[in-house]
Amino acid sequence: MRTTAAVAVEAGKPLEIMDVNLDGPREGEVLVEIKATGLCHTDDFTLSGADPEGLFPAILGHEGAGVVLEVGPGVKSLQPGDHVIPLYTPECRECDYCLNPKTNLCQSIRSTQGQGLMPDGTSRFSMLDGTPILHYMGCSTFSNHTVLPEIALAKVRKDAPFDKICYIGCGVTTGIGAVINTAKVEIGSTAIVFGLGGIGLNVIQGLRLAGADQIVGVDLNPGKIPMAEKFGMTHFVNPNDVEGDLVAHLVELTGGGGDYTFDATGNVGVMRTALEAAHKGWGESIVIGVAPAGAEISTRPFQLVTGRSWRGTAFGGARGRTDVPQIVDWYMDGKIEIDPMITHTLKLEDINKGFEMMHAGESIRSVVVY
Ligand code: NAD
Ligand code: AHE
Ligand code: ZN
Repeated sequence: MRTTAAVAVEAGKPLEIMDVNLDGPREGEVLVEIKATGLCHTDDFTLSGADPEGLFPAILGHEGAGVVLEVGPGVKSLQPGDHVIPLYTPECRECDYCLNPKTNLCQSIRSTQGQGLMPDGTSRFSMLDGTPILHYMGCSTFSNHTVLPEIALAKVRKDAPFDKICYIGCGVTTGIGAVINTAKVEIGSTAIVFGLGGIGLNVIQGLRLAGADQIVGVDLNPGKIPMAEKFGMTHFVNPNDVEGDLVAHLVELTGGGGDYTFDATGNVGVMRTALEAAHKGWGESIVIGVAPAGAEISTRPFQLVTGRSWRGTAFGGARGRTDVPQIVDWYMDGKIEIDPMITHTLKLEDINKGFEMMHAGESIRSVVVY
């Protein structure tokens, strides 16, 4: 079939809207009509050329929601008409990783996914002249139609609005999951969140849900304050306004450091600050941000010797086929909020404006509605 997509033709260039060819679903695969997709900072990171796994031409996008149109041979858990959220972290329920309760990182299709290919080693997308186009994170939600493995789709309830629940495909689950699944924050905790964007605000929302007492937000952009307060931030720190050492300031503000600190910026300097602002003896610092090729984190080992832990999380530690339908229920039941964070709704042809607003710090989440 033919469909319309925003294609990343080259690193550092705007996406190009074009008609593309899409082959039908093969064994174990599913054709999905994407109804809406969010723009995550990770899409921008890959488009910029900073992603060691970034390949071009590709169809980016990994925060979508849509409807199953067709299933390939052997697909058992889905049928046409089902509403689904694509999963860049699939859940096969069979690999060593899925069988180990300590991780959500299903590895059954990770190697081909990282090469921009379907599990059989081929791409379903091509340009009208036949040039192959690569998939991205196994999702490619910047295409009106896409093909995914069955194990990379969460089936969700049909009354949930696509233009909101698409955000559960990455940002909402990553932020809330980092708190609930990865950090396992206790009631009454003190936390510091670095970066109050589409992920950090969901960390804050997760901290409120978990019953944290003090939730400190840190961002260079004071424009993020009202939204962060709405979601539960109790104190704000702009590093540019702090005289002297930022770590010392945060340690004093929190009475010894955060029980939990979270990096949602992708800046390795911020990651170090987050680790060092965790409480001596027990503080845990969770890395969520994705850093550019070649970037490395460092600190004095003494920071770890004295009881701080440095950890990371992908997709908030969530097992998508199991956990994502539940998060959709939380949204529909009013336990979590999504709507205020979706500050802009765009048509596909305006997708590059969405990235411009992200760069300017004007948006929290932009969502493309097909
Ligand atoms: P975003 O652009 O919406 O937000 C980033 C925020 O960080 C902005 O508010 C910005 O002002 C702030 N910031 C930037 N530099 C800062 C600094 N030095 N100090 C304090 N604040 C600073 O981005 P997002 O969509 O929220 O994504 C955040 C990060 O999380 C990105 O690196 C993204 O790639 C990553 N991410 C990781 C996962 C995962 O599974 N681990 C999932 C989604 C996104
Ligand atoms: N490809 C990059 C790493 C990118 C990365 O860390 N991705 C996160 C999800 S970000 C979503 O917005 C992730 O899930 N990582 C686990 C995985 O297996 O990719 C690089 O540095 O090579
Ligand atoms: Zn993302």
